[in-house]
Amino acid sequence: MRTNQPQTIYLSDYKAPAFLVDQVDLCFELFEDGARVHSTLSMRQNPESGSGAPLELHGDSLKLEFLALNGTPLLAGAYQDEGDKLVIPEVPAEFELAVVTWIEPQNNTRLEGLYKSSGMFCTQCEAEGFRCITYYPDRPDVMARFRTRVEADKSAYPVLLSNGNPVEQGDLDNGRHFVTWEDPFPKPAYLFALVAGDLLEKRDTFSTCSGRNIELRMYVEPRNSEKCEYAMDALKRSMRWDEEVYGREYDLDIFMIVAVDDFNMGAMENKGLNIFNSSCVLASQDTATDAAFQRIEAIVAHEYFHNWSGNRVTCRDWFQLSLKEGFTVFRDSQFSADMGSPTVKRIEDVTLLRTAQFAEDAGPMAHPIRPASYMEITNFYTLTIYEKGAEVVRMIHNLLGEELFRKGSDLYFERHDGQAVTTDDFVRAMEDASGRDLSQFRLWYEQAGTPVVAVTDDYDESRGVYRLTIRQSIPNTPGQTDKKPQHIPFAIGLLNSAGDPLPLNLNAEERNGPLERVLELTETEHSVEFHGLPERPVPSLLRDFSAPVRVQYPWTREQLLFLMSHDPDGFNRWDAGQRLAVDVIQSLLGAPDDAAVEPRLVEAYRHLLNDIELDQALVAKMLLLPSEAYLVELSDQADVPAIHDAREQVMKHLAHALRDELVACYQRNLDQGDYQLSSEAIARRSLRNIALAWLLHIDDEQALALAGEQFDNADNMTDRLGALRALVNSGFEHERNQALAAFYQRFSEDPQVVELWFSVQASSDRAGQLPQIQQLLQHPAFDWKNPNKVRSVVGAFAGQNLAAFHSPDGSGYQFLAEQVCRLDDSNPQIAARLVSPLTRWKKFAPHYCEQMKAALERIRDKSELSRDVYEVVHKSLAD
Ligand code: B3K
Ligand code: ZN
Repeated sequence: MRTNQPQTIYLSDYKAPAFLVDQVDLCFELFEDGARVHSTLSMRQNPESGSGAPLELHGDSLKLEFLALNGTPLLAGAYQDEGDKLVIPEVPAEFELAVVTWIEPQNNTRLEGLYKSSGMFCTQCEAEGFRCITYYPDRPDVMARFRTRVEADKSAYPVLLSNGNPVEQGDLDNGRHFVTWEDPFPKPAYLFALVAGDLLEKRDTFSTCSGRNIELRMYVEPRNSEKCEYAMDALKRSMRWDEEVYGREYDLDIFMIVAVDDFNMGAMENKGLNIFNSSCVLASQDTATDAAFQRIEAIVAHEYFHNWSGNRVTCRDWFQLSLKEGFTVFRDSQFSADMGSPTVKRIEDVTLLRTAQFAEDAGPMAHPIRPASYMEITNFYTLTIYEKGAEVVRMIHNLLGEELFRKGSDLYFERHDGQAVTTDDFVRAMEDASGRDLSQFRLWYEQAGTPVVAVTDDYDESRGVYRLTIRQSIPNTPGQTDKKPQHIPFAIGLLNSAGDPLPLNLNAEERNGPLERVLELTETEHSVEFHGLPERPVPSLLRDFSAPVRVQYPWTREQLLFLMSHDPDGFNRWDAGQRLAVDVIQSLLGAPDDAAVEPRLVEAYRHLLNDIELDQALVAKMLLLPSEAYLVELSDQADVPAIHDAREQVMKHLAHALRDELVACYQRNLDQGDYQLSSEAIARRSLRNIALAWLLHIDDEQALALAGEQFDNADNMTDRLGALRALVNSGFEHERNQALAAFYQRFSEDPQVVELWFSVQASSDRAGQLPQIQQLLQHPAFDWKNPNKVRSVVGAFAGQNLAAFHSPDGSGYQFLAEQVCRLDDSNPQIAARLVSPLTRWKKFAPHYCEQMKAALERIRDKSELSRDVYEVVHKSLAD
């Protein structure tokens, strides 16, 4: 859909649908030059809305071939085809509408609706893709039963899938065949799916808590036969976990997963037929890194969990997206925490939140987790809806406690099963089950922006009283000023100088108060006193990141070092290390001086490298310096090359000073036995690859030899890629090029690994300068039509190779603008995502900021801009 001034859609305009659909009968005739879709809708007027309204059906890029009402064909004058809408002014209270449309999946580059990917047909209907298949009331509050017949050539498309259970199949003339599927659960059209292809089937079974046997099937291209096992196991773990932790049992007899190479996002939770981006489901020891395995486990779980949080209970309208996404991300993060290390999982989640979601919250596209308006809903599948949405559910979980939260979720699922509801219904179920009043808490759904929580303290030695004063404020965001204070759970502890936790006594009489308290901040200013303290304590604030806020407190380096080694809260230990590293890097900005690198930081890292008592997975996280993106996020008027240089300086200083410890750490963490995916084994690989990366960063000859050996002999992708990445980021140009060539040669037939190969280069300031990026775009394996390839080169360059992207001559920005304009014509959704690094132009130093703005203007001035890109660019340029 192209338009110069897209309409804004408002939550306040919501009206219940005028018509409901009880049953949808679909028949797809699939051909090489297109597809004919026959649809029969059993519809009736919605008793809850007034009668007399015309029937309006959504449509997008459809060719209407036939239309009949109750068996009578409608002639041209009896309906209006308005491009994005089909209007039939007069219809009876109950009727059957037959529609035949012709579509061209083979030319569908937007990858919305029905399209072709490596020879197979597949669909993506969320949010508004179903309207690219047939005319339909394409909104989530219209839920219907679907029966779907798929017809295609039998030899090219032996596998024909849709939602639910197969009920009929057979051969047709001309070498064609059909399968009919029936989904007994009413669902919105966005959960519809169809797949047709020559796919290999992997089967397994799962026995549910009530003893039902579920058939589990994965469909992949035959060459991926050996890459299914991990996802299948992850699926079974997820199914068991959802039964045990949420009491949720699977409801159909079959659960299917299909892998496709061309996919706009990670995966999609279509009822009974989840479709995955190949990179988020296929894995083997040789081709997937530990991080990829973990991501696959989390995404498989996420999509599976949607069966209840999203499918059985769905969203009333797209403003409620976080109802299913925030809750489901929270559920998958609980699951991942249970499968591995909870502290490490928390660190990973918070890193993403603070680096990218906080940036979104402070930028021109900032929106509450329940937005009040949008132009293009696809732009609102954001970190705010997903990750901040999950944090909000996590806060409810922590305020209610495990047991009452479960009571609340049980009530929610029971009360709203089969309904399309709002975030408010979710909160109400939590209130009703727990008896807690969450009225102020609801502001989290309405107000955008990351709250700032500023903490000051004083200690009265004579009374032994320590007082914390906590002020919250919420910055202005587009369209929102003067915000009200929010309900913030703020977990804290206090430590004495020996590093022991102190009882938190709220008055002089209390003796053995708890060692940790969750303060509930509800006012702009909150103050609290702790009694019976013989010395000034060190505060441990916002433990386990109990709320998605920015904490300000005048920590001294001394205190941070102390917390880094003593805080009983693992997350805060890590956080103290991050804050210290940020402080050290920031102090070098603009005046790089090797002698000025804080020696206590070096000693803290030395201590970490030698600490074999501490959880090694936590040590591995603590050794990672804050990313450039996070450092940018923390600064005003960011000068990226300066940030890059300061960070490099610290990393090199540490690597030189700790060279022997790093070599020892590498040797100590070499694996003896077989490849394992335990947290312990993952931590070992992580540690040795960090050591290697640091050592190669200072061009250490011994490390070069170690990397070469690891690269050649690795029995898994984590180590092979770790060695490759370290070589690519080293000054050993010859070895870098050799390794890159060898890697490509070895894996050139594997698209997922080729994507890794692209992104290792595109995200490296050594191998990913603009001329090299241009070369990658010319590489035969690069494909503009494949979103993964675009992300692995253009996305990795603009999003991860900050120093090259923010080159002072503005060439990086111009390059990005060019690619966005090119993609806008074929895949607007991906184009709009790529604009993101430019949207925060106001955050950068004037020289950069002006050129970023110019690049945005260049995109704005492209003719026939898609609605997706229009919204992001115009909002970014608005004052
Ligand atoms: N619900 C899908 C996302 C659909 C995105 C549409 N533009 C995947 C997920 O969150 O599980
Ligand atoms: Zn989701």
